[in-house]
Formats: sequence, structure tokens, C-alpha cells
Amino acid sequence: MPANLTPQYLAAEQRFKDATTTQEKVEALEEMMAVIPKHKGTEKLQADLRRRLAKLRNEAGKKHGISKASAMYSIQRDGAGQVVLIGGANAGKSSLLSCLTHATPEIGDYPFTTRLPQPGMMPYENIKIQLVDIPPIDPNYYEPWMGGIVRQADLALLVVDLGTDDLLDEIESVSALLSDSRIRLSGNTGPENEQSPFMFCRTLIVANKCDAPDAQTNLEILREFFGSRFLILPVSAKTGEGLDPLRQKIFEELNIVRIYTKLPGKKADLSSPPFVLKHGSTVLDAARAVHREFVHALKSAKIWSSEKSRRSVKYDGQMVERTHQLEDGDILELHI
Ligand SMILES: Nc1nc2c(ncn2[C@@H]2O[C@H](COP(=O)(O)OP(=O)(O)OP(=O)(O)O)[C@@H](O)[C@H]2O)c(=O)[nH]1
Ligand SMILES: [Mg+2]
Repeated sequence: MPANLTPQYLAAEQRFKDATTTQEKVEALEEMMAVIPKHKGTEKLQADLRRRLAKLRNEAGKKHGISKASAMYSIQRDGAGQVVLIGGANAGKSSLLSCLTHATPEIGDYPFTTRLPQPGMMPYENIKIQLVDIPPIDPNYYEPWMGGIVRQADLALLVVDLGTDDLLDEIESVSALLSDSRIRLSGNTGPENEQSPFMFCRTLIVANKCDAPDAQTNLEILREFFGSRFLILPVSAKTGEGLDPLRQKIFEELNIVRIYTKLPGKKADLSSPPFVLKHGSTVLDAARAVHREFVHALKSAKIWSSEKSRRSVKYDGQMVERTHQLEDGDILELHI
């Protein structure tokens, strides 16, 4: 299968070739990992990139005696997707992590409370989504490892403070710092121009502290300037307002589908964890997720749509092609 590498990937690869320091190489490789098309044709290449990245990080650690430290700055992916909380100091990133997950980050009414990345798992219906809280993206604090975490995430929540009048400046400052790391926050899926050297990070604006006195005015200003480019969700980590719609939007923006399997003649066990796949995945992708060997062994498949399906045609045990695209909640019966 051809790899079909995108211009964005090739640009990152060129930067890797041109890099003169280990840090630059690590950054370029991280970007290659983030933008490489994820399909069967690139599996070997992805494995090779992971190996090279691990080797380089190891070398960097040995050189600077910081292998333990660098481990503290990276977060192992977990769950159905990885979402990073970014923003200026004191916006309420850690407070949101604490409301949405069982994590217990330090929260303070002074800037730079958070020093290290901290993950937490957000339950959403029958899956868990990983949230990662990081220090503020601020000129006094920004370090390249923070860009690395943003680059690897599936989605960013740009947390802004509706209680302050400088929220527009704050967004500009965060965007400018990330831009220096060749990351562009984007409300849409990706670059309009495929040649862009930027890594586009899908982003939602989370307008926190909607309970604050001037919140309504600041929300209107925020909507006027950024409403056409980003989805803006007003919330309050203090009162809990807006958190349910936020959970729902995080799930939707991750663009994932939950697939269940069943054995012939048996009912599907909807209480066991589903297989989580990217939106657009096919019956064959699901077969691969169930078991590698199923890809070759698969003879036919039957499908049942979920009761919540919004499709005009609902499936009720019909046979489908291997290339049939799956929908959230589909139940599959694989015949091998
Ligand atoms: N009124 C109000 N205060 C909030 C809300 N969310 C957070 N705060 C307060 O804002 C302050 C900063 O909260 P943190 O969660 O530590 O903010 P942060 O963005 O993690 O800050 P850094 O780690 O320094 O970047 C604390 O005093 C919180 O209690 C909210 O929704 N409403
Ligand atoms: Mg914090």
C-alpha cells in the first residue's frame, strides 16, 4: 500500500534532515509522528519514527544528564484520545482538569502554579478520554517540550479567563508562542494550503470563569473576534456550568467511533469497552483492531446500527463490504 505522505510530512522530514541539534531533530521527528497519515501503508515508517525518536530522546538525556527529567515532560497516551489544556496563566486549566477527571492538580490564585504536565482521565459515557494539563503558555515560561505535547495531542482546549479584560491579548500571545514552534491553532480540521510548514492543531476555545462579574461582556468581545474561527464554549470550573456540553464537544471533536462486536447467534455485549477507531474507519480497520490476523481471514461481515444512529439507512444485520464506513455505535459480526 502506498504511503501517500503529505507535503506537511515531507516539510517536517526536510526539517529533520536540516536539523543541526538533537533538540531540533526531536522536534522535527515529533512533528513527523503527528502528521504522518495513519494507515497500514505507513505502519513500518511509524514504527521506524518511534524507534528513532526514542533513541534521540535517550541520547539527549545522556548528553545532558536529564533522562529522568525528560521523562517527566512527556505523557504516555491513554484512552480514546489525548486532549491538551493550554492557555495563559491563571485561566483555570488545572481547575478544569480537576472538575473533568479524578486528577488532583495544584490550583492557585497566582500564576505559574502548574510546573509539569499532568494527565487525568475524563469519563465520557462508556469510554475514557485523556486530558493533559500543562504550565501556562507564557513568554516567561514557555519551553519547547510544551509545544511537543501540543503537537502530539488530538485536540487542544484553549482555556481563556472571562474574568479578565486582557483575554484577546492572551490568546494572541499564546498563538504567537506556539507559532514559533510551528504550531497553528485551528478551529477547522487542517491547513487550507497543504504546503504550510505549520502543524495545525484542532482547537476549541473554552471560555472559563463565566461566573465572573464581567464575563458576559468579555464573552461577547471574544465571540466578535474569534467566533468565526473557533467554537467557543462558556464554562465555569467553579459552578460546573457548561461542563456537560464541553464533555460532549470534546468527544465530537475527537472524531472517533465506538464499535462493538458480537458472535453469530449471540447478542452484543454493550457493557464491555468498545473498540475506538478514527471516524472514516472501515469494516476492515475494525477487523484489524480486533485481531491483526482477521484482516486476511475476514470472509464477510454483518452490521447493526445503533439506536442513536442519525443515518437515513439503518442496518439490522445486513451483510456489508470490507470498505463499508463505520458509524459510532455500530455492532459488527465478523465472519472468518
Ligand atoms: N471565579 C472563578 N474562578 C476560577 C474558575 N476556575 C478557576 N478559578 C480560579 O482561578 C485561579 C487559577 O486557577 P488554576 O486552575 O490554578 O489556573 P491555571 O490556568 O491552571 O494556572 P497556571 O497553572 O498558573 O497556568 C484559582 O484561584 C481558581 O480557583 C472559575 O470558573 N471561576
Ligand atoms: Mg495550572
